Amino acid sequence: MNTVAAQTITPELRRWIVEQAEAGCRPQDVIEAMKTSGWAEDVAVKAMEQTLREHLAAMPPDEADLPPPNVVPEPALLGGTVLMAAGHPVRVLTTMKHPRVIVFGGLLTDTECTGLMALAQPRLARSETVDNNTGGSEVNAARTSDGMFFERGEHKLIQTIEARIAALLAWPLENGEGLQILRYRPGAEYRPHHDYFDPVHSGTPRILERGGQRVGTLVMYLNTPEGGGATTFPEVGLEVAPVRGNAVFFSYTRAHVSTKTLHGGAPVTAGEKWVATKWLRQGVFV
Ligand code: PD2
Ligand code: ZN
Repeated sequence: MNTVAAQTITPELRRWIVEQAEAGCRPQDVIEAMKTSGWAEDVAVKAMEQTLREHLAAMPPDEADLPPPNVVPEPALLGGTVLMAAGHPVRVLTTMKHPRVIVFGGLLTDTECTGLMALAQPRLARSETVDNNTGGSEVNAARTSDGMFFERGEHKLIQTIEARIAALLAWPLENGEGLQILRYRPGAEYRPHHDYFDPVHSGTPRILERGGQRVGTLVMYLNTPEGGGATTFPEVGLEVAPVRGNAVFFSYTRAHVSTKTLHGGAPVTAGEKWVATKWLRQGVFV
């Protein structure tokens, strides 16, 4: 409960102040009413300001105050539970509208998962993330995995998977970044973050030169960890279990928290977790 100069703003008072403001009451009339019920004027003013400030901060942003939405990848679901993507059947296990999240089953075969891990293994190094200020990369304590990037189309297996993803998400293959492989050991995690590049950072314009904003993420699970390692969306209480061959896709129309795409990789509690991530840009990624 909030307290202003030793007077408590009860939930009832908070509701009443907000109701008065929404009904168009003049602030001085609200203060007068509070004074009548025993509030000192300066304390009442502070309480009203604090209540309305907090109320405004908690409100969803008005669409008109946000940058215009970007076009995002979206699979042609057509009401079915199985999609054909470049000749490969993919199951639709779960969908959510806001945030836009789709969980796919059987996107990769066991052989493809094993093949990706084998190709990546010798090139794994402590994961780096994009440095928001310079546009370069840096080791980040929020991400305690090992990782590597494939070049787009670098290997026959990579080409097959990239063509499948492009067909599944109806998004040009050339707009995809190179596939990233991450290996989490027990205790490793990826703390909640957004995958888009926040315009507030000075390095963002530089990053956007290579194909514009990220507009979607596909995280593919290459193994099933013995414990932990879910991909979490803490703002909406969603946890996607990492299951070999399955994948979670989410898109974001703007580089903005209103997309509710805050997500993380929960700590692995037993065994290892391997994922392959494909990030999708607005334009051709160069
Ligand atoms: O490994 C994951 O579950 C995970 C979680 C959050 C991966 C990513 N983000 C990512 O690659 O961006
Ligand atoms: Zn992420």
